[in-house]
Amino acid sequence: MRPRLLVAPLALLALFAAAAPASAEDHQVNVVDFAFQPKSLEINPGDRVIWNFFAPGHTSTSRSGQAESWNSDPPDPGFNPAGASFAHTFDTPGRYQYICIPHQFFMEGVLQVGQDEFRRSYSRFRQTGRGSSLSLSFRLLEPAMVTVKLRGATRRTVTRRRLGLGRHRIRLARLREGRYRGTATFVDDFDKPSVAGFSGAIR
Ligand SMILES: [Cu+2]
Repeated sequence: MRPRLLVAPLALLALFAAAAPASAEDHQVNVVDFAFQPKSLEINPGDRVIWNFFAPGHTSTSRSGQAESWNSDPPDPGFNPAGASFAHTFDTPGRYQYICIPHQFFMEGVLQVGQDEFRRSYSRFRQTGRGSSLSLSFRLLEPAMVTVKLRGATRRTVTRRRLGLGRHRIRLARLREGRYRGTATFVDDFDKPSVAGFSGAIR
């Protein structure tokens, strides 16, 4: 009798117990003279925010560099008239800051969408040296902005705008001989930092 090769069927049944989608909600923000009411608001991903312009001459405009952007600013005359309204649906968790363009130095609001799920933005932080260069690799568990600061024989600061999930590598080349120490700071969409430290020597 010939031996039979038994190949067990790979039952890779990824049962994603999708949480029952909470029904999306609408939230109202009233735009009065020189203020957003309420000034801060917590909502869930999928919710919509509607800005109601009770007073003329204002906008709702996201600050740059965030996961989502919006701008109620019509091209002409450059602000919303009284009686207008503007809506944006938020899909990406995070903390969002926004302003009114004509009064951007004091007329601000903030929205928190969902909850921050990760205490640390990164995992598997590693450094690899070769000659006069250094490679830092890591995996992002959530999107984050990264700032690498190198001190010691070489002083250098490198920033990466918001990187997505998955593996990344930052290469620092032409380093001077000698010892170095450094930090990589990851700032997530909730503006929360987590820091990885490293050190070594270039010979
Ligand atoms: Cu304004």
